[in-house]
Amino acid sequence: MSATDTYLLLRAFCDELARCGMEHACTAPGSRCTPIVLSLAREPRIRAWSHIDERSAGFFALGAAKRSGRPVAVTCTSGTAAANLAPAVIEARHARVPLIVLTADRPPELRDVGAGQTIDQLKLYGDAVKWFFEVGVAEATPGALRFIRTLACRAYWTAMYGPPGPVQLNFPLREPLVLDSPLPEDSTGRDDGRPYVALDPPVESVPTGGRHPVGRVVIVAGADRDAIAGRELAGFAARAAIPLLADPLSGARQGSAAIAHYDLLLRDPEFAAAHRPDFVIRTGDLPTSKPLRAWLAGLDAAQIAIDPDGAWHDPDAVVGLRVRAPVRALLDGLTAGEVVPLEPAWLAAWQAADATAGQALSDVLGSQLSEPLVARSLGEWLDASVTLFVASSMPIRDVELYLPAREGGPRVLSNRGANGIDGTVSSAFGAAATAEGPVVLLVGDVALAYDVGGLMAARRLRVPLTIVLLNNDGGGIFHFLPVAGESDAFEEHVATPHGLDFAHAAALYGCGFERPGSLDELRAAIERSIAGSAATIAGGATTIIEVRTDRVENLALHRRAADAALAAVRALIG
Ligand SMILES: Cc1ncc(C[n+]2csc(CCOP(=O)(O)OP(=O)(O)O)c2C)c(N)n1
Ligand SMILES: [Mg+2]
Repeated sequence: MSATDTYLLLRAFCDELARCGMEHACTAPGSRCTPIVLSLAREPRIRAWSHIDERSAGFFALGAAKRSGRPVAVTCTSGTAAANLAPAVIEARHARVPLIVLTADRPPELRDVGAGQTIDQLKLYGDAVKWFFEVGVAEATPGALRFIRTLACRAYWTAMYGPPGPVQLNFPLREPLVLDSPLPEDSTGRDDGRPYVALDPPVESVPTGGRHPVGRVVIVAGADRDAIAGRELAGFAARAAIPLLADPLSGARQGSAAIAHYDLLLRDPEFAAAHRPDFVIRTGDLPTSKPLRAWLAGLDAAQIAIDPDGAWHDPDAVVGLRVRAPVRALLDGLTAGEVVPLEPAWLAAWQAADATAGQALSDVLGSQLSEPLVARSLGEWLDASVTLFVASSMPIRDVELYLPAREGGPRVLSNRGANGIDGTVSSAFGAAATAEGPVVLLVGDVALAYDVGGLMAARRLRVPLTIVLLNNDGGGIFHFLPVAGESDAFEEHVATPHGLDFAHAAALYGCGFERPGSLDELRAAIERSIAGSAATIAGGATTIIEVRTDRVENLALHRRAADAALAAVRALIG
């Protein structure tokens, strides 16, 4: 077996990934992975993004696949390099994001015999991948070329459908690892650039006979990878007069039926009891909100869950019917013919409470810079061309709580599969690499410190990103939990203040840095950064815009805002 065999097979493999529709891949350097890295880099239809740190590479690929909805490949060398992809693989599995992991390995004769940089990579990610395959070593015979083409298609389609998720192909590679002569032609690919194995699109229709909702209906919309479905769902809810409790990740927090402040409203036992529905339609992932989850768990209502992959999101075991179909298919079924508004007074009651809560919140927040106000303002300022990537911890909670319902707002993405704070920066850069418009990242200081190496993408890959950093010097979220009372160890071991001055990180990685002192200055800084990144989309311009806050004050502000909203709603329903 020669380098020519290795490279012929890998060229056919990458050719086939591109024929299936792959546009992006991530590489990380090493010796053993050289043939895979070079083959990806030399495939003209695939943009190969180079990374130093495999954990960043994995999360960048994840963000790119999440934003584009298409499989992204990521490759690395043997040993702990492959282990560093594990967090992104796990997140991809839980968030249903299509990733194709190509790990380079030693050939069989060099395994478990003390050869350098060799670990057991077989099924390295366990059940976190949908499919593992040990590729083996072969000469590039016509049969082997056909096999490797089908393998690429199988990996691509497996990652892409039913449900989307990660796959791992482990490639044993024998030396020599570089070519010493030009590669001969290979004509084993199909004509007209077709993939070797095509896949019929999944059937996307669902019979809805007998399932028409009746009485007091609510829709609970969770994260959905189909951004357009959210808008259509909002339109349907408005026409049918159904309150739509929409997580921003659903894309459905818009239109006249969207209820943005459900988390606050449902904290009030009276409101929650008085607004119990007869029928609940859940779409996508279950939203994070605890009051919403508790309310759903205690209802004596028929609950149906619709999800394209039939995902089982029901920790309280109350769903009675699962519909395995995209939301759009259900809407097609329900909206065939005229939509008859169900109970206008029912929707009106929710709308009035939502508007009252929203006004009370705005009054309390005023215009002084704070974590909730930044989340709320981003929802008001950013338009539909912008992707808002939101970090776990308080940023995603503040976005769920405070983002107003708005037509033409930003698309909201987040790593909510496993709720990790690792890899947030890299994922946002990956999204920025594939998004057509600007990307804004809303992130806490601990999450930024954790993945500060992800800023390398600003310097080396020149990907533009606007980073809005909420710096409260530690994990503000923990102040909301009982552990905050454990004063002997809370600050050092839980809140973990670090005192970092991120201006230095910005300088190290070639990013701009701003620290606006007012809401107007923040808005101006974000607009400047977005305009700058648009102007230099090829040249790259990333800015870190820091808002300093205080964890203790933040807790008090959240409480004041919630109390004011609840008091106003109580006065309304009196
Ligand atoms: C990989 C990983 N490690 C640890 C955690 C636990 N965790 C959740 S939130 C958080 C603190 C985040 O702090 P920051 O990013 O500053 O946001 P803030 O809470 O201040 O809003 C930690 C450590 C996690 N979610 N993921
Ligand atoms: Mg923090």
